Amino acid sequence: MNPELIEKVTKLIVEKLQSQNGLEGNTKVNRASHDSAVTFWDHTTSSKQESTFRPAPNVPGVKTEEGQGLIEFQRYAEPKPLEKIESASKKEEQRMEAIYPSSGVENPFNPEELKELISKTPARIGVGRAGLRPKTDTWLKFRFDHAAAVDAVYGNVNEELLKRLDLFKVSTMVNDKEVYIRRPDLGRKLSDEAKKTIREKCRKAPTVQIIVSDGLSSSAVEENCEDVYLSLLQSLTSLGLDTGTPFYIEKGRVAVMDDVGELLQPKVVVLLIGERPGLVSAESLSAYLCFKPRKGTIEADRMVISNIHKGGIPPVEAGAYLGTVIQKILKYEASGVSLVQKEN
Ligand code: B12
Repeated sequence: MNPELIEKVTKLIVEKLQSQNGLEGNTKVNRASHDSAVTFWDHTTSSKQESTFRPAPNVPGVKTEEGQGLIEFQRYAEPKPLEKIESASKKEEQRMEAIYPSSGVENPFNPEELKELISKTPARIGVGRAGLRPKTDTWLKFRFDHAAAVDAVYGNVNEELLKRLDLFKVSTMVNDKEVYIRRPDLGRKLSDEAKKTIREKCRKAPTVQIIVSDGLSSSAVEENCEDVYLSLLQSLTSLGLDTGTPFYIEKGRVAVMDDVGELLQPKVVVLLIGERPGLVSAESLSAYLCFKPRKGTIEADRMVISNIHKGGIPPVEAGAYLGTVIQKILKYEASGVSLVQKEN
């Protein structure tokens, strides 16, 4: 997605989320937008397909009123001719078919119910079998997904992407992927060289420090990081929150943010990191957040927005949503369980 489009979509989402949460801060919200037809991924319940907002691939009909910086919500996309709508719905059908394939069971006892069950989960259910074995299709798909998972864990993030996002690279105490997998403790600590580089290059004590790490899926970073990152930056800018110097940590684990907290003393750390790949998606990214992470921070004080990928939370929406979560963390000066306790 192009940066201008991300900017428009992000602004729109942040304003809508803020007005829903009553967290308006110093951002202008267009009051007329409350009846907008735009719906969002519902983070409070399990997300339903129909309530998930997915940015359209073509440029949306979002208008910024010159000089006021306000956004019209009424029309999200230009009206399309009928044949375009039909081909779009066919594409959507094909996409859903790829995520929720139809049953492989021959002569099912209750085809409707089976279809309903399959539609509820991307897990491999109702795939049928050939004698005692899985069908060739099922087996090949399994091998393909397994290979994608292995590639995601062992792969390295494309240097071009890091350059494009202007992220310099540092390492943890691990250099080798095999060691990384067997020694999570070493992935939670920055190398001495990394500490030195971070001290030299980064602005100290920002409100928000963004870091990116491959974690357990380099594919997750390659597929989603750019959109999440740009929309997160945009969302923080519209909320008037300053960010430090972002960087990339190779072979990192979630708790590496504690070392970053010690070094740079930000109020909030956001870590965009690849999730352990499953056989449904090898490209799922998570954003872990913590208020003032330090050596000895307990796990309960971290929080996570997980499943950021094309079949889960759309990356641009996740970035915008993260901004509003950070705003809440700053308001209550707490994250994770402590935030929930303070909020209640
Ligand atoms: C592996 C895993 C675990 C492992 C972590 C073991 C380990 N040391 O690696 C175990 C089984 C311990 C675990 C426990 C929990 N998990 Co878990 N976990 C995952 C899983 C499958 C992968 C996470 C991953 O790849 N992380 C990235 C790698 C690089 O991180 P890491 O540094 O190696 O490991 C850290 C993180 O995994 C983190 N972590 C793991 N789960 C959770 C959950 C929360 C809320 C937080 C803040 C952190 C966290 O703790 C590890 C140690 O620092 C995800 C699924 C997913 N789609 O992401 C669910 C997931 C993140 N877990 C989840 C939950 C709910 C939990 C628990 C709260 C369950 C419970 N009721 O006790 C606990 C909380 C643990 C904690 N750290 O606070 C949910 C979070 C939902 C949400 N959006 O809030 C997820 C998304 C699963 C799901 N779909 O429901 N988890």
